[in-house]
Amino acid sequence: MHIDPLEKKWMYVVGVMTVIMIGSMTYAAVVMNMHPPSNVETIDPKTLHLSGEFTEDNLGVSENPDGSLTVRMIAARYSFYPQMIEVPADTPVTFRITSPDIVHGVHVPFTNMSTMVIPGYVSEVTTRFSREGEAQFLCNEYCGLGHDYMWSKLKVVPKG
Ligand SMILES: [Cu+2]
Repeated sequence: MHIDPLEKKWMYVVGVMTVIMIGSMTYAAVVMNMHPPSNVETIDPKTLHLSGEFTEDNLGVSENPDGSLTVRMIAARYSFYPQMIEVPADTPVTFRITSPDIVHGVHVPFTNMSTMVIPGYVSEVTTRFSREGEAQFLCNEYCGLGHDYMWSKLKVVPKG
C-alpha cells in the first residue's frame, strides 16, 4: 500500500501527540494523585434540609477520631453554605458536598480541590492544604445569572 510521504509525516505527528497526551494523563494520575471523583452516593435533594448529615446544624467542619476533618457543604444557587470554612494546614480534609437545585462545581484555585456537584449525589473529595492563608471556593459550572457571584471563603490556618 502506498502512503504519501507527507501523509506519513503527519501520521507520526499524530502518533507522538497521542503518546504525549496519554503519558501526561498517566503522570497526573500516578505521580500527582489526580483522579476523577468516584464516590457514587445518592441522596434525595428535596429532603436534604430536613434530616441527615446535610441539615443546617451539621454543615461545616467536624473532626474525626483519627484527627482528620470532614467538611459538609451545600452548593445552591448562588452560594456555598456555610460561607466560610476554616481548616488547619497539612491536615487531611474530606469534603462532602451536595446540591438541592441544579449542577454546580466547587473549585479552589491552585489546589487539587475541584469537583462537580450534582443534585441527587454526594460529591466527596479528600485533600490537604499546605499553603496557609485565604482562598475561595468558586463555582465552575455555569448555574444561572448569579453564577459569577457564587463563591465562599476558605481559610487555612497554622496547624495546632
Ligand atoms: Cu455556578
